[in-house]
Amino acid sequence: MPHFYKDKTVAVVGLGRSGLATARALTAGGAQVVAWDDNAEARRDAEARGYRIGPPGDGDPGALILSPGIPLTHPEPHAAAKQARAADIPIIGDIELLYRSCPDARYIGITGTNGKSTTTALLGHILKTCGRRAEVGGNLGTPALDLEPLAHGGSYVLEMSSYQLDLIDTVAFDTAILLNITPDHLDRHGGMAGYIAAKTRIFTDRPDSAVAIVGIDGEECRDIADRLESAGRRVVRLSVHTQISGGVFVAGGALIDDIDGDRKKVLRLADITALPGLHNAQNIAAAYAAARLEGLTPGAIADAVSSFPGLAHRLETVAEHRGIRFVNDSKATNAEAAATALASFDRIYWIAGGREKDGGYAQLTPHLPSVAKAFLIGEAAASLADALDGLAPVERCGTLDSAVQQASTLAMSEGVRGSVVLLSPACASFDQFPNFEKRGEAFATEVRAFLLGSGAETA
Ligand code: UMA
Repeated sequence: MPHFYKDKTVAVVGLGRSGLATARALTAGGAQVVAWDDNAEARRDAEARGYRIGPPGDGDPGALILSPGIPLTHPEPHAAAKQARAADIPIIGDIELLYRSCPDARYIGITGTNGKSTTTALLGHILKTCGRRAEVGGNLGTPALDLEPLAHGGSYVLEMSSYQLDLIDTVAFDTAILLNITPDHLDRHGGMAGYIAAKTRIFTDRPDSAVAIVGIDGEECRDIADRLESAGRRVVRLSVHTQISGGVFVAGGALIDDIDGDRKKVLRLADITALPGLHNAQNIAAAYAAARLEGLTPGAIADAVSSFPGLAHRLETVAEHRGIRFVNDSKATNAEAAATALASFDRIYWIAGGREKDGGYAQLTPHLPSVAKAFLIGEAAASLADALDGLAPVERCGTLDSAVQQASTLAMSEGVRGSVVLLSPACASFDQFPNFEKRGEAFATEVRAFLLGSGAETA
């Protein structure tokens, strides 16, 4: 618990998952919390939990703890952030509080535009399976201050969003992983330069022994790896396309470890069925490299990778019937993520759409030959239909339930074994759902209802 604010007033702004965990931890540490949320219902809920509600700045706080989803700089700083800056009050997030509270633990931070949740969960699974004490959370779902306190010998494995990286101050990761960078959240960072600056904060202030693990298949990250190395950092590079001395890479369908300069084959990727596709190969490479740096052996890591069950809403098989898989990839909220999903299968009845993100759909084009038909939903249906025009057959369905019905009916009637009914929206969920998790759950429910209605047993 963060005791360093004992008897001091601390403002907590944003009372969602991370804000409530923060308020709870600060209160337990003896701080006087003044909580605020722009949403009246969230304020009422926090008040019912016993928190004092007051507008930011109330009670002359010593610090402002901001939730990651609240704009710090762009498109416009939140009023609380403006006020704190004007009054010279430090603005930090829950990860910073965790770091200051448990300074003796090891910290492994994982960021990147895509794949960071899978890599974080996989690394946590490897460490725990191999008998290590590890707590896994951050952007992944469990707020940092809901994790168990760890001392020397324990490791925090933290998925770090660009929003959370903007809110760290002294956090120095022992191992920092950057998977990839493609345009996302540009409105929140004032453009690509701001987004890259936030992502690379994962490498700042690290101790001398710290290691950077960087996926170098994109130019941006390749340059970052080179810059870090020139500045004297130890860098382990990852690639799914190129063989790299001193790194971890994919060749001939296998994961190869050259960290010690003695190339060895670690595992066959086709055997890891819970993590299909080349993008997952990079996630496996990253988690593998980090686990090796924690002192685990290649064999033990490979065994642990094989027993990883996969993550909900990320290429999650929710049912299978007569050789046709129903796959929930609701987490694919941008075109880049959907493109990697499309690249993972050969014949796809593809459900896409929702609230449009910046960046367009150009990345999808090379994968459209695998799309038997696209079933479009939500606000983005019209622009997605334009992007697919002449490249894939399209049906505008409006809602997810209608899309599941139409896609499943066509897939079953065409009956091609190995086909996939895939929800991989390339868009945010917020036009029709509270979040991507609810959208994925709705997909799974509709699929089961469809299969039950057609007399099938779901797998
Ligand atoms: N709020 C305001 N004013 C605002 C904006 C929001 O008061 O201007 C309030 C809302 O009314 C709400 C609260 O802030 O009550 C929500 O805070 P939040 O958006 O930070 O969400 P949390 O529930 O605290 O969840 C956050 C992360 N959310 C975001 O970064 C948007 C979760 O990541 C994370 O799992 C959780 O902390 C635990 O650490 C989710 C996410 O969507 C998965 N992340 C983005 C992504 O992955 O793309 C970055």
